[in-house]
Amino acid sequence: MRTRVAIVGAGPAGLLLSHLLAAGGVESVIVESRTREYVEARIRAGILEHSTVDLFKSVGLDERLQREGDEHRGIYLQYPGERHHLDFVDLGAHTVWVYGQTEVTKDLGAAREAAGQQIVYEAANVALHDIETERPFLTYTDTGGSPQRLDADVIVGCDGSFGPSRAAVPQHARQTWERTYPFSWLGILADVAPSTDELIYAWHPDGFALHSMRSPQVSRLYVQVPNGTDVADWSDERIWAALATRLGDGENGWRLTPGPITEKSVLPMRSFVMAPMRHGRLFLAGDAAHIVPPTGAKGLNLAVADVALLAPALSALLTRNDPRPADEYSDRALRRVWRCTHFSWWMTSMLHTGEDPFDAQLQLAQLRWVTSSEAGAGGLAENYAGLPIGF
Ligand code: FAS
Ligand code: PHB
Repeated sequence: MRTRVAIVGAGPAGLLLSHLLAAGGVESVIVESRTREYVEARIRAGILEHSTVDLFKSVGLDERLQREGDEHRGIYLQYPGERHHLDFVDLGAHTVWVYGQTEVTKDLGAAREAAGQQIVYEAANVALHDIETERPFLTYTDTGGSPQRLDADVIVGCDGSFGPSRAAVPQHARQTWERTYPFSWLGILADVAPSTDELIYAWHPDGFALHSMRSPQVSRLYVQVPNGTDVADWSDERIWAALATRLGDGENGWRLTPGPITEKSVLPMRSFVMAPMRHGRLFLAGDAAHIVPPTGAKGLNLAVADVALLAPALSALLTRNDPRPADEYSDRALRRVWRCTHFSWWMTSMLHTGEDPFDAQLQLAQLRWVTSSEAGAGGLAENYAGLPIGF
């Protein structure tokens, strides 16, 4: 089999890339290791930046998002006894949208199916070859156990943090930066109406908590837990009790309404960046190149920003023989990656408690500044609501 662009991974980055490439007249084939149902059911991100929504709108992917998504003007920052609303619009920034990554992936999958996009699901043993030549190719095993080969002009690794693309870049040609945080998140989905109109990020001596949501009927909440936490050690009652304490249930007349938990999982927290995001005819996009702790709600939006840069660059290379945008891709993408990596680290460091009482005072001082200073709040708003795609 032969195509112009071979994409590894049918997550948000791979699906959106194929959609944007097609809009630019470039044909692609996606090779994905899981089933479509598995990919679409993975519970992950929940917040879309304004620039992500604008991009989806520009390529006809926003119909259900506009109908079922929820536009938010800001967030609440909380610490014991105090809850402050940061209104991003009043602070000169954009709104954000609450719309689960599962829904984004379903919308992308439906659009690609309608367009006749070729996606090979349940591909095993995916391997990249000859990426330093102008004739790279993938090999994989199909569901019938037969070996397959996909020849391409370009390969794009959209295979997340555990795929083969990152490792296909020779050690000598790549630089990586990594930070593992000394805590994790335990996340739940609950069939209960959210107890808040906008997200609550709460600092508490017991640990961080976040009240998010997926719809008027479904809440999404997280509590900070130690690394290595076994989700089986956290009963529903224990989870709701920790959320009530940390989110200030009963303070200033606010109540947290618990409900049936339908999903719970533990998510480790780390920052990771790999540069360059290109080697020969292999390009990387999304989690294949970078990971951010979810405190800044950046992961999915960064993946979108990468492919929004990469698609026109590959179109220029493959349809107009203009290599310059593709040559500039990595440096341009990494500028935004590092800005979002810093912001995600900053939010994570400000809100998660540890053993050191000095750090706790620094965190509270920072929270008091951000919630009382227009300059401090404006900096958070600008970064959380998101920078222009071409930043
Ligand atoms: P993805 O990981 O989504 O997709 C990669 C695809 O490649 C997957 O479908 C995978 O099956 C496939 N693949 C992997 N190996 C392969 C192989 N060998 N061959 C073929 N295919 C292969 N971000 C936020 O902004 N907010 C959040 O709250 C948030 N929560 C998260 C929770 C979890 C548990 C995780 C893991 C991530 C979370 N993220 C969050 C970040 C997440 O949303 C990512 O940024 C987003 O999925 C990035 O999309 P992709 O780059 O497409 O990678
Ligand atoms: C979510 O709704 O899953 C979510 C929202 C904001 C975050 C992280 C996760 O910072």
